[in-house]
Formats: sequence, structure tokens, C-alpha cells
Amino acid sequence: MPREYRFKVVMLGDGAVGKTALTTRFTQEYFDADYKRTIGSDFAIKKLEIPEIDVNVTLQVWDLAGQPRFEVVRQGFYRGARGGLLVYDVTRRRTFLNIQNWKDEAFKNLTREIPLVVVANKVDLVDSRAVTTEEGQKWAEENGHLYVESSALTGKNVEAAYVTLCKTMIEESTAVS
Ligand code: G3D
Ligand code: MG
Repeated sequence: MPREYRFKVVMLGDGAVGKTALTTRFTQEYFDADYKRTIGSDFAIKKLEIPEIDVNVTLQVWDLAGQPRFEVVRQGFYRGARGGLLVYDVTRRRTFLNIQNWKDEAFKNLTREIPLVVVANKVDLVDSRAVTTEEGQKWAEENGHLYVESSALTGKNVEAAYVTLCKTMIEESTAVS
């Protein structure tokens, strides 16, 4: 019998990096180019089987719209989160520089440091790429995170990003219990 886990995870990163697109792709398996901007914070549920480590995971994926104005919204967003995806857009350097701020804000709002996976999204936009693989990998490594390159448009590594996070959360929950 596979072990069962349940985790709340949060999508972190600047506006328009693809947080909603990744979440939608992952939880509903389609990409809607006209997906409306997320209002407030909302979550989607996805059940995931990871046969190689014999576990089933139910993920509650929380996605936040832009910059929430109310501290109380933020607190509810972060409360109980066990992991997060730190997402940036490889065509906009500013969004890469900002993942440090997202990490800081998350840890400020949480009672402990949770596993985060760095997600370099929009790698399908090869010609307008502004942040290299090496830079992204280096930052992730120096900050103790795993690194995944994804495209919510093609679907490349979308599930892999969430699975990588799940494995990290499971390792850490096994280590502390
Ligand atoms: P956010 O939730 O982080 O704010 P969204 O970002 O998911 O709303 O995505 C912002 C825009 O980027 C959307 O375009 C979306 O279609 C596009 N996008 C998201 N991921 C990718 C990707 O991997 N590749 C490409 N090419 N585009 C992507 P629109 O035009 O709908 O605003
Ligand atoms: Mg969004």
C-alpha cells in the first residue's frame, strides 16, 4: 500500500510569470491562454501518484493574484503551507531577481522554513530568453533549492516541478518525524 500524504503548497513569484498557467496545466491538464487573472487567493486540488517512492499525494495548490493588499489575505495564503514553487519568467530578468524577495516574504509569514523549488518558466520562448540555465541553477544551488525549467505552454516539466517539490517535502517530513 502506498503511503498517503497531503500538503498545502504555495505558488510564489511576480505577476505574469505563469503561476496560474502552471497550476491550471498541472491540475486540469490544459493551458488556457485567456485564463483570467486570479482574484484574491484560491486553491486547486490535485492527486498525484509517485510510484518510484510508493506514495500518493494530495496537493492543495494555492495561487495568489499579484500583490495582495491585505495582510490578512497573505497570512491565510501562507498558513499551513508545507512547500512552494518559486517561479520566474526566463524572458524577464527582473522576475528572476525578485525570487529572493518572494522567498523572504514567505519565510517572514511562516513559522519555519519550508522546502522551495525554483521554477524557470517560459523556456519555450527561446529567442527572448534573458536568464540562462546556469544563472538559475547557480542561484538555486547557492540557496539550497532544486531547479526545474518549465513551460506551461508546452507542458514541459510542469508535473516534474510539483513532483520534485513533493519529493523534497516528503524527505523533510520523514527526516523530522
Ligand atoms: P501569473 O499567474 O504568474 O500572474 P499567468 O501568470 O499564469 O497569468 O501567465 C501570464 C502570461 O504568461 C499569460 O499570457 C500566460 O498565457 C503566459 N504564460 C504562462 N506560462 C507560459 C509559458 O510557459 N510560455 C509562454 N509562452 N507563455 C506562458 P496572457 O497573454 O494570457 O496574459
Ligand atoms: Mg495568476
